[in-house]
This record gives sequence, structure tokens and C-alpha cells, in this order.
Amino acid sequence: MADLEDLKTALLSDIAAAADESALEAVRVASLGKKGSISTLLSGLGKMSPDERKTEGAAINTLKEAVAAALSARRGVLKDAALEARLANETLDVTLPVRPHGAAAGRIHPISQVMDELAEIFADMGFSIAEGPDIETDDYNFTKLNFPPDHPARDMHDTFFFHPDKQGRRKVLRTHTSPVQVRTMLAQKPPIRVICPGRTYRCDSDQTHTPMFHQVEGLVIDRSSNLGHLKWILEEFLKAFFETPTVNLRFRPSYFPFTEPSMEVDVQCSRKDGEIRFGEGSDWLEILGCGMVHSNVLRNCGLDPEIYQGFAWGIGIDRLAMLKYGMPDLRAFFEADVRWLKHYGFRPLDFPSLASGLSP
Ligand code: 2U9
Repeated sequence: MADLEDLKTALLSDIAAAADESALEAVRVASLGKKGSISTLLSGLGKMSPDERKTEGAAINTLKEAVAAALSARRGVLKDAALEARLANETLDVTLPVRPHGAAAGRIHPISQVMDELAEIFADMGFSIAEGPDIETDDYNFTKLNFPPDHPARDMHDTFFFHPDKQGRRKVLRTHTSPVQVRTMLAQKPPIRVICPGRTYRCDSDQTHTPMFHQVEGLVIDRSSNLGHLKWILEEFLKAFFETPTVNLRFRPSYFPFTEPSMEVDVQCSRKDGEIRFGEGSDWLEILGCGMVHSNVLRNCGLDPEIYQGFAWGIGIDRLAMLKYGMPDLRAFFEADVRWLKHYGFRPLDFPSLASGLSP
């Protein structure tokens, strides 16, 4: 018993003498650790007689609790002392200019900025945002969108194909975000008002095309929406996006497998010393494609074209950003050149809102 008292005195004085938390941890390990003095005593109980074990065991456990209590009390004292010391030494000179913190140092990529601006504009017109997988099934990316297998229009959408999966389904890197609208129509009944932004992939890479680019498509499905509504939505969108009170649009007949009738839309603009101004001028710039959703697509998505109808449009986001913010070269979007990002990037806290103005 006497030696237990000595051990207790020694341990409690070591604990009291521990100058900081790591010194205290050393005492804890030396006493309560696996090979600690008290742990060793406890493991010796096995070799004792039952009576001895009863008395010794109780005495050793009492010692163990006393040491554990002293350790945590000392730890609390040391923590408070450390905090006091920090508070004392760390003086905050509030007169100093604000150091550029992370947010100020970083930049929002123009693509993300434009996506946020589009979300703001269309949310204001009652649209929700739908997203889907970049790796799509051939069925959702093509077949359900009225591109029957071996349809020539598939060549315009040449992309990256995966080997058929276990169910024999061929997967592709999506060539447009239209499969997201298909998934939306299969998942929810009309009325539907969604925009679908995201990455899209096609096998062309040149001055004005990159293998990965960004699109936003829109879809309205209900019992009565028609081309007049589409025209209004596109005008409101482009006025808000280019922050100009008026835009002049020109609709030209076109062809897409998933819309009938299909149109290309040009926006009137002026080009002066390399700069493009919208809402004025005598020049036209093709900006997007659109049309009434093809009845085959409605049927493929379980909607009766006798009851439901709607329209859709698609626009390249990279190109929109270049038009609005004047970047000359598409490929720079993907080169992660910090100088380019610092120049064309947006401050994180300047979140675009219709109220405060989209572009900072
Ligand atoms: C469904 C039905 C119809 C989406 C549409 C376009 C026209 C279009 C291009 C714009 C620039 C692709 O990135 S781009 O080259 N897209 O012109 N997209 S109509 O039509 C749909 C989509 C989904 C269910």
C-alpha cells in the first residue's frame, strides 16, 4: 500500500509541475498509458490471490481515478493559460488596412458567373434549375430526342462513346443538356419550366470549338404555351443578360431533330472597333436555337402531344460570356491561366442579382 501512496504523490506532483499540455500528456502516458505505471499494476492483479486482488484492486483503481481527475483538472488550467497568453500576445491593430483575404484573392470563372446570371434571370421568370449526369445513356442523349439509331443528325453530335454497360446500354459523354429535359419530363408531370445548365462534349477542337464546352437549355411544357411565349421569354432573357433596355430578334427557320418547327435566332447588334453592342446597330449575330418540342419527343417522354405542347431553346454559355465580357479566345477559358482568370474573373462576393445589377 505504502508504495501506492508514494506513486500517487509522485504522479500528482508531476501533474502539478507539467508546464504545458504536451508535458502533461507525457505524464498521462507514463501513468495511464499501455505501459504506464498504474496500468502495469492493474495487469499484476491477475497473479494475486482473490483476497489480495480485492484489496489491491480497489486501492489501485482509486489511485487511477485520482490521477485521471488531476490530469483533466490540470489540462483545463493549461488550456486557459494558453488562451490568455495568446490573447495577451495577439494584438489586433484595427487601424491596419484589411489584408486581402482568400475571397479577395480568388476569382469566379466567367462561365460560373454567366451560369449564376442565367439562373437569376430565369428564376425571376419562374424557372427552376435541373441538372443531370455528364455521362448519359445513348437513349436519353439521342433516341428519346428523335435521333433514331443511325440518324445522320447524330454525326453533328459526334462525341465520346463508352463500351456498352452490363445491360448492354451504350453510354456517351452528353453532347447537349437536352437529356436533362428528357429526365425532367419522365420524372414530373407538366406544367414544366426548367433551365438545364452544364458541361457538354463533342469531338471537335479548333479555334472556336473545344471538346468540352457549356450549354444552357430551357424547356416549357404545359397545355397552351406557344411560339409567342417563347419569343417573349427570349427577348426578356437577352435584355436582362446584356443589360440593355431593348433587343431586336430575328427568327430564321432551321432544323433540329427534337423540335418542329425549329428556328435559329439572331440578335441585332453593332460592331465598332471590335466591340459588340446589343439593342442597336444594323448587324445580326446568331445567338441560339429553339423550337416547339417535337411530338415524337413528347410521346417518347410519356406525354400525349394532343394534350401537351411546349418549346425549348439551347445556347452556348462560353460564347455568351465572350459576347458580354469581350474575351477574344474560347480556349483561354480552359487553360487555367491565373493572369487570365485575374483579368476576366469575378470577385466572389459580387454575386449577380437582378436587383443590384447582374455584372459588377
Ligand atoms: C427537349 C426538347 C427540345 C433544345 C434546343 C437548340 C435548339 C440549339 C444549340 C445552341 C448552341 C446547341 O451549344 S449549341 O451549339 N442548341 O440550338 N437546343 S432547341 O431543344 C430541346 C431540348 C430538349 C426534350
